[in-house]
This record gives sequence, C-alpha cells and structure tokens, in this order.
Amino acid sequence: MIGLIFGPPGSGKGTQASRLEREFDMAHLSTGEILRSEAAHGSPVGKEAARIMAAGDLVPDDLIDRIVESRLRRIEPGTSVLLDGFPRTIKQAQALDRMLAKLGRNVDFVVALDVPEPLLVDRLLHRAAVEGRADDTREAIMERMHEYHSRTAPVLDHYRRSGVPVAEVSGVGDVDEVLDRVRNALRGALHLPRYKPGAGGI
Ligand code: B4P
Repeated sequence: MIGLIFGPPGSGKGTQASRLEREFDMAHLSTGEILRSEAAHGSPVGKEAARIMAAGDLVPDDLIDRIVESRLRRIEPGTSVLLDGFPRTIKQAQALDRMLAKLGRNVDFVVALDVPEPLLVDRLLHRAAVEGRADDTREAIMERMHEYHSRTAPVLDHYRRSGVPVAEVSGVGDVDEVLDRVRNALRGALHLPRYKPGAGGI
C-alpha cells in the first residue's frame, strides 16, 4: 500500500503521518524531515537545501526525486509506505509514478488536509516561537503558501485524473479529532469498514 498525505504548509501532514505510521505500521517518508536532517549534518546537499528552505522555496525536483528513489529502494518489498510532503510538483508526481512502476507498485490513496490559510499562518508562527525552524518566518511562510497554490495544489488533479482515490479532510480541530477524520477517510478510500478502536490496521 502506498499512500500520500497532502496539504499546505502547516496543515499537519507530519503530525498526522507520525500517528498513522504507528497505527497502521507504515514506513513514513517525509521529504521535509530528510532535508532538515541533511541540513543538520552539513552535507553539500543539506547546505544547498537549507538555503532554499529558509527562503520558503521548493528544493529542485531532480534532487528530491533522487532522494526519494533511493529511500524507496531501501524499503522492503510489500511494506506499506506513507509519503509526506512528496510529491509537491507535477514533475515530482510523474517521477514518482515512474519509480513506483519500476517497483511494480502504484499510489493507492491520497489524503488531503484542508485548513484555511489564516489558521495555517498562526500555526506556523506558533511553531516558530516554540521550535525556531528557519523556514517559519512570516516572509518564508508567505512564499511557501504561494508555492503551494501555484505548484503543489495542481498535484491533486494529477491523481484524480489517474483514478487514485483522493479523500479531502478538514484539518481544523485538535490533533485527535483530525486523526479520526483522516483514519475514516483512509478506510473509506480503501473500502474498509470505518474505524473501531482495536480493530487492527490497513
Ligand atoms: P515540510 O517538512 O513538509 O513542512 P510543512 O509543510 O511546514 O509541514 P506539515 O504540513 O507537515 O506541518 P506539521 O505537521 O509540522 O516541508 C518543509 C520544507 O521542505 C518545504 O517548504 C520545502 O522547502 C522543502 N521540501 C519538502 N519536501 C519537498 C519536496 N517534495 N519538493 C521540494 N521541496 C520540498 O504542522 C505544523 C504545525 O502545526 C506544527 O507546529 C504542529 O504542531 C501544528 N499542528 C499540526 N496539527 C495541528 C492541529 N490539528 N491543531 C493545531 N496545531 C496543529
């Protein structure tokens, strides 16, 4: 099973993905986390990515595609994977389709989180105060929103056109409320019974 968690910056992709990973025993692959880890280690890729991320821009497609491909190859065949923050452009989505086809796999579902922009900005500014992430300045946040609308949002149509189930879920409310919605949307997309505590994974 290959799933994508999709949404604008601050919509809670990473927050929800880390919970789904545990609950459904999926490998969680976050391109944002991989890039931050490269940046923290000061690798050449990391230094370049850190500069781009701090400005709120998207890291070049080729670089991201290479990172994801090498990670996917390392995952044991048959393992369920939850991709978080990738693909973020149509080119990345096309590259992912090619990578998965080589592995005999495909995207099975997309869960898209929907949160109004003023709330996204508040969440990210709050995170800036708590964690001090370099890309959570007001200026970088505005650039990230712009990149999302112009380059990332069209990716959803790529999947709709390809017949992949896309579940749109409100990301407003506390983390557990959103998790309930995500879980049920995911089960709906996969034609599984709605969630009952203790009923098991995907
Ligand atoms: P990401 O790491 O994906 O960061 P994000 O979009 O800000 O985060 P996310 O939506 O996961 O929000 P989170 O759960 O943390 O990307 C960072 C950067 O990396 C990008 O801007 C780009 O430069 C680069 N990058 C990554 N992937 C790329 C790609 N494929 N191509 C090119 N460039 C790429 O939640 C945000 C905050 O809200 C947190 O503080 C959280 O605690 C809070 N929150 C979450 N859910 C909440 C809720 N329900 N209520 C209240 N607060 C909540």
